Amino acid sequence: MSTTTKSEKRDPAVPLSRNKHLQRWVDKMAQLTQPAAIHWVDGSREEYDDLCEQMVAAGTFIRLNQDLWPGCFYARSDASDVARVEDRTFICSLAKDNAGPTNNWEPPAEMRRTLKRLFHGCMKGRTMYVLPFSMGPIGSPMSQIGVQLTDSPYVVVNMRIMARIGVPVFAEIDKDFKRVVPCMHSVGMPLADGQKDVVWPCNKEKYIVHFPETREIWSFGSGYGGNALLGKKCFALRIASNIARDEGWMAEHMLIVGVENPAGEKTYVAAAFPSACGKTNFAMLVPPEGFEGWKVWTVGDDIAWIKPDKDGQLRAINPEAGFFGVAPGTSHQTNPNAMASLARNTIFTNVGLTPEGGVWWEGMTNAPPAECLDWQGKKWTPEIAKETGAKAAHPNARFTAPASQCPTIDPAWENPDGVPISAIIFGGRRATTMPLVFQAFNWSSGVYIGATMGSEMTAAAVGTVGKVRRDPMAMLPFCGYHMGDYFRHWLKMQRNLSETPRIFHVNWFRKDKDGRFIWPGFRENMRVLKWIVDRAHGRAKAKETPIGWMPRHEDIEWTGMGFDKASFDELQRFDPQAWRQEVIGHEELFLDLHDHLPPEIIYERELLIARI
Ligand code: TSX
Ligand code: MN
Repeated sequence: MSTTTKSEKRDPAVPLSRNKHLQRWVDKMAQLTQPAAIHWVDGSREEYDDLCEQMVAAGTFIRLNQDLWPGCFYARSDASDVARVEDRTFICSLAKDNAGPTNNWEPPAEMRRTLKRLFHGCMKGRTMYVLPFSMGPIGSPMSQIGVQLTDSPYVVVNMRIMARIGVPVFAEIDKDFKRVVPCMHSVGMPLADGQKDVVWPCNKEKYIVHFPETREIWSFGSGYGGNALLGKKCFALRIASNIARDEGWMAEHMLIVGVENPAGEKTYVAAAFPSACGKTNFAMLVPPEGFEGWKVWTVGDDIAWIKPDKDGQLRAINPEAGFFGVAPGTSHQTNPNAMASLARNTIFTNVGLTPEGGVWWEGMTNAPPAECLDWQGKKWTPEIAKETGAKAAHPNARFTAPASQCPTIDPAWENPDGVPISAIIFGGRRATTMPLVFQAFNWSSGVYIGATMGSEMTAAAVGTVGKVRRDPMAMLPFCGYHMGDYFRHWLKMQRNLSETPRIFHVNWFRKDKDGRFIWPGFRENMRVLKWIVDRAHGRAKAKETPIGWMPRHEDIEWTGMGFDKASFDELQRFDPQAWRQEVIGHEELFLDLHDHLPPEIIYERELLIARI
């Protein structure tokens, strides 16, 4: 008879990696942070279930009605810990000049002293999880590995959805010399002996710190999203943008889709949009009636790592394994594929909780529930909302859902060699000036379009509603080095390519003189995407304008939709007066970057001015 039984549990304190460097680092960090226990994360389903169970017992998680929401959990964050904290985010390069004027910088030695003080004893009374993760499919030549030490079980379970974690990643670390990015994370709330925990521990002092030269991340005080799931914005964008620059590839804030036409031909497109432009919706686009045989496949909705292959073709992977999407506004109408993705095995944070143990958020259904608990646990009814403006869900409420559950997930989404990229789309939310779509003349004019892209602010929280905020390549909060050097890197990429992807700009949000959206958007964006794909293959017509190549009414497929030529011409109208204002707006950002601005950018600006 066997002496071990299935129910016998592994001792989580026993290291799961033989790597001495890793073990020594874990010991050193445990000495610094003084956790009550160490747990090496194996990434198994049982471990996930245990951690969820533990959080249910602690009140951090509420198990949703399993008949309605199988495998789903609900969490409410602290009211002060609801979003990324850009003013508390630092790029601590040796030279301030390498961080550039668009990043917060502090001298690395000084920051290390601060972090030592903050992290000293910060995990007392908690478990420190040793969480290995791979950004990108395990073993892919395009993937990167990190190990996050965290005192948050919420982070561990979210990371299990968002990245590849656990034993296979330790195996990868042990296999050969593979560089690991060390990621320190603490919610910053040590527990004294016998002190009762709160449901969402955090610290009002927050630090999200990157050391680009040593490729390290230190995050303190927050348990939320991009501040705490360190594989995402901190690693896959800020640190990876540094690695990518040094190694000749690109870490971009882009969705990736594969567009299949009726002939079965597949064209992959990457797109960068600032926040509040419906990036996840576009990543999961459903073609409209009349587009039989056309299909949009989802590779990723947020981040693309793009690298030239040996033939000089750009290929991209989605380094993530899940969607960390904004819930409000997501519905069966706006994004049925997101709704299917989040129907099970999903973690909801800061949405509303219905009496039957379901979730609800603004925009999810036409009719709100008669009552529910809001994201702070207070009673919410449509009547209260009408009176006080109270929201059931926080505007930045999130779902954490496995990408594999998306009905349109691309069969090649985990291809270790990525997918070939034929076109890059930039876009913004613009009420005026920007047409529905135009194509850049060439790579460097396309880089200029990306570098100058802007979006009108929708939330009053930051700045003035309606003001154009410049957000180059949608990377302003995510580029881990000087933005001027980043433009230079984009321009230089062309040299390693046999053929560059074609670059486009789109704007779904142009308004008429009465303030109404001219373009219906959503599924109808497929018509624009078709033109883009056909242009990338050199088989769609266009007319030349001062800002680029534009489709005429007859160049767009209108089957199943009435959109007259006059409306289209208004939507596409090039307004010289508005564009003269626009180029002045470009200068605003360039002034800050002037000493690192590549000459090509200045040249492209002069060309544009001459054309308009
Ligand atoms: O996601 C959006 N997309 C992309 C879809 C693939 N949204 C939502 C943005 C907030 C996150 C859009 N909103 C889009 C869009 O294309 N367009 C608009 C603007 C718009 C809103 C409502 C209407 C039309 C346009 N309604 C009617 O026409 C009835
Ligand atoms: Mn994003």
